[in-house]
Amino acid sequence: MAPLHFEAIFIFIFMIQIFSLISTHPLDSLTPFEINRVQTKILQIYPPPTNTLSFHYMGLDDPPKPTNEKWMITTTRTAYVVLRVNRTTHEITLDLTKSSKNNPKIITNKVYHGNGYPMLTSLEQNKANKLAQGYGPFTRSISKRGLKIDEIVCLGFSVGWYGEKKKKKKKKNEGRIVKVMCFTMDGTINFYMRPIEGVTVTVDLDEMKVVGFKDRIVVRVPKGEGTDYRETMQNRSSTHHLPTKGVIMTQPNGPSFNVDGHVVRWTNWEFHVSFDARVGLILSTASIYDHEKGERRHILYRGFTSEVFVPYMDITEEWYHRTYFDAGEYGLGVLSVPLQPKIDCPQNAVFMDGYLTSHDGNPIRMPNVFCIFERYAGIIMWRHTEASIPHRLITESSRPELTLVVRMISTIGNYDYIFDWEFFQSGSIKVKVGMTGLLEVKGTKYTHKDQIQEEIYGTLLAPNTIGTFHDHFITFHLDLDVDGQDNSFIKSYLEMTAVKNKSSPRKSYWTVKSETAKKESDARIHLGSKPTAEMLVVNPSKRTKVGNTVGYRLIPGPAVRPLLMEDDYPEIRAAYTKYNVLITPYNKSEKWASGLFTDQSHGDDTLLETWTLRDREIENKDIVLWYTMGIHHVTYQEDFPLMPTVSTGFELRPANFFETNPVLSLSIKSPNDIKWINCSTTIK
Ligand SMILES: *[C@@H]1O[C@H](CO)[C@@H](O)[C@H](O)[C@H]1NC(C)=O
Ligand SMILES: *[C@@H]1O[C@H](CO)[C@@H](O)[C@H](O)[C@H]1NC(C)=O
Ligand SMILES: *[C@@H]1O[C@H](CO)[C@@H](O)[C@H](O)[C@H]1NC(C)=O
Ligand SMILES: *[C@@H]1O[C@H](CO)[C@@H](O)[C@H](O)[C@H]1NC(C)=O
Ligand SMILES: *[C@@H]1O[C@H](CO)[C@@H](O)[C@H](O)[C@H]1NC(C)=O
Ligand SMILES: [Cu+2]
Repeated sequence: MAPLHFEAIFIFIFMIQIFSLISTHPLDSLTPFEINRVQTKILQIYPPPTNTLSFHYMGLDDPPKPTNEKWMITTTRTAYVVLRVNRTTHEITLDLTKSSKNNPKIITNKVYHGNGYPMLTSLEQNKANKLAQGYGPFTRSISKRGLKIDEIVCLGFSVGWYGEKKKKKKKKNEGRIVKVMCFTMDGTINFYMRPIEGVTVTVDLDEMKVVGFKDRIVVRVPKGEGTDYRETMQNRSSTHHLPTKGVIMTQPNGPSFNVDGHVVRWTNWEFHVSFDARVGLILSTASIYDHEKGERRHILYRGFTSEVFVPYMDITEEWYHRTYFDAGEYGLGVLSVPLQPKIDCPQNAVFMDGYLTSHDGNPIRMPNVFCIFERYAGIIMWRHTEASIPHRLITESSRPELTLVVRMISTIGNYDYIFDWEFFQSGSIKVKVGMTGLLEVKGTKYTHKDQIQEEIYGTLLAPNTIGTFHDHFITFHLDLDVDGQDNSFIKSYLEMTAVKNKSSPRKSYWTVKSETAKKESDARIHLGSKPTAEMLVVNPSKRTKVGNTVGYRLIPGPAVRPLLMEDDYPEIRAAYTKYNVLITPYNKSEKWASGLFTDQSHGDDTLLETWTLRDREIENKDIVLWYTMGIHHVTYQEDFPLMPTVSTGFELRPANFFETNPVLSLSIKSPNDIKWINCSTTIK
């Protein structure tokens, strides 16, 4: 019996290991186990070194969207992989369902011949930077400037597309290239503030060869003093202000949410989180429990940041091509950072890991990629003081606004983007993007504003330092399924109306004019062009008791739109940013607004230029709302040497979705007795 017993234990442990690695939810990201299986299969078909092989993207190929009303997702599980094999791009899908788990079957294997290239891998960027640093003419340029070669930090910049035609036979500078530009970290950790202007090394990533070099101008490198942001390097007396004593959020009874695999449940909410190399955080199947109806209701099938477009406004040789597509070129997930307790997330946070795929196809663990926490920031959810009833005591009613935040941070080179998805008990979802980190600055001879007689494309922030103007356009993919899949988009405008007859002493009032968008072309919205547009996604077949159509509103952030000409190359590639809101019918392959292959793309497979031009029917259909928000970043001295967070965001808010205020009956629970300081009213 004994040996058998041991064997049974062994099998049992083995099973636990397997099950902990196998996903349990059909929308879970690929597990390390699955990534390994895919890698093994691909190495079998394209064994290196015979084939030059690199993995540029691996992720879950979305399971077919359920057609039923229950979001019951089928158990098919497919991986989508983008490879470079012998300098060509391959798109491969593999079947990962249980029967073929150990040897995934190739479903499709397509060679991509169109414009654009897949996301850059971290490994090839590092190699390109090293290559540039060791390149003879480059080291000579560095010594010529009197800089120390071992203090140089180099970075590869995507090159965009400026009208070049893709030729059959490639010439120099026509492949998958990056422009490597360098900085010195002599005297500071903040090398971004010490750019070496004028020197560019162009590297072909497939050949891993230097294919171009320019040393065009010599510009004084700004000094390092005063640029270091580490606490130990600060040298400013703080004796004239009161020190802060620190704040913590404590939950002595523990958090009120639970995480089951990747499903999060908190008060009335339930949703799924997953992690993707390209877009980072993905929220799926968000639903809310409606106490009045006694049922769980669907809101958001899927939401994520589809693209972040950042064009700089300097047209000179070393700068004109700096028009980044952070998701499509670099990957918001690839560049996510492990969240640090206390630094990035409060004490009551819960953390979650994610997995990426390396250049060679290995799974890479991203520890603490998300944190989830409840937030109470002294905000009032609702309140009222009633003092007008004769012969009655004043009554005070109020509820604290306790919310749940899911956070991910991506550091795209110099910039840090803080993505927060915040859930409110009232049914709102607020998405906030905080931008902080370091500006991309340009070296200049100028040390004072009065010396400047030319266009400098930015603000002089410090001696020899220009903070270049730029934009951040952040585009969200929001697949709302309000109370079911078939939804319509309604845009409403407020219209001033004149009183024509003498029925009132008033001469005017405003009223709401609404239109249901029938086709994609009816739903293109420039915010700010008409007074306060209300934008709703409604379920035309569901109405409240009093007859209003149930829906959710998009409450946008400040209106921004590109200030580039339509035929300017970066604008052609990011044409979808022209409208703040676009609606498309759900299509499994339309996820990434800037197209599948964004690096050096020509803008020919994108949300606006291709997808919405089909002008499909969108009324009473499964629709996706694309929302582009952003900031025009005019730089200021306070952004130097590291900028305080600037935030922008939007809200999805119930609109005749509930019969009444859904948060009236919430209880106010305090975990323990609180000592109130100098409070003179009695506390019950
Ligand atoms: C890649 O190139 C090698 C060497 O030329 C060749 O043996 C191999 O078949 C090529 N692979 C593919 C997928 O074309
Ligand atoms: C700190 O500042 C003072 C006065 O500006 C200066 O004399 C001193 O050298 C500085 N110390 C460091 C470590 O930079
Ligand atoms: C005056 O106009 C309002 C609407 O503008 C209408 O409701 C009302 O019936 C009119 N009254 C008369 C007396 O015509
Ligand atoms: C779905 O999107 C893909 C890629 O844009 C396109 O080829 C296909 O025709 C679309 N399908 C429909 C029904 O629009
Ligand atoms: C509270 O009130 C006392 C007496 O009025 C005062 O001395 C003290 O500074 C106050 N505390 C705070 C934190 O304001
Ligand atoms: Cu900025």
